[in-house]
Amino acid sequence: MKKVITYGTFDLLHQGHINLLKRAKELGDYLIVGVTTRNFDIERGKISVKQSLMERITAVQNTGLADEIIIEEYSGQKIDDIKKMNIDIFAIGSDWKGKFDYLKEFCQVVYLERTKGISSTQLRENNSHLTIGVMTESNVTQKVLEEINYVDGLKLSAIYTKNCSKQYLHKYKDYLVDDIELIKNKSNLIYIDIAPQDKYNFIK
Ligand code: C2G
Repeated sequence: MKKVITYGTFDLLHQGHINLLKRAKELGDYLIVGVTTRNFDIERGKISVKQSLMERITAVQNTGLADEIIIEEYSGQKIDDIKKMNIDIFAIGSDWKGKFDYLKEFCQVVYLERTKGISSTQLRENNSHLTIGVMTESNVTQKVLEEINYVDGLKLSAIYTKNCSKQYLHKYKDYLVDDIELIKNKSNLIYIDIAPQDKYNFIK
């Protein structure tokens, strides 16, 4: 019996996941699906997962494609699972091409073509959308501005500053506003980064 294993978060299960599971199943006789825990996802930088572990497991179960579902909770678990369960094939989407070649020492590694045009990130963004304005007098805010891009559903709306160097904000020049009212109107939430003694007035 040929055993295949695949892993994923499977948040807001969609056609891309289903295609992947179908293709993985076709590679052998028995498909094991590892579903990631929230902690493991956070550890690997996936911070915006919407569904609980149980909801995601149930969704995978309901596809009827998995013969067995396990939980993936630590990095390095793939090697342990493959050895323990005598896995023949490790399958994963082509967005991971090359990243799991280290498993070739233990079983066959197959990268299956990823379905284009659909992703959990996209679905999460459709579900929620928040605009964030930034009021800053500190050049350290650059880090915050960069990180906003990595949070699903969050969009930079405007930046208000009096003293910040325009040079460091050059990349964001289209967002600069000089009226506090404007930043309020454009934003669901506002990040304020200023010296502690000025904070009260700014917030007010
Ligand atoms: N996938 C796909 N097509 C899409 C979206 C996802 O084929 N449009 C595949 C991914 O390549 C992955 C699986 O579906 O093989 C699950 O995707 P995610 O839920 O995004 O999980 P991921 O972060 O890719 O899990 O241990 C976890 C795995 O290493 C990676």
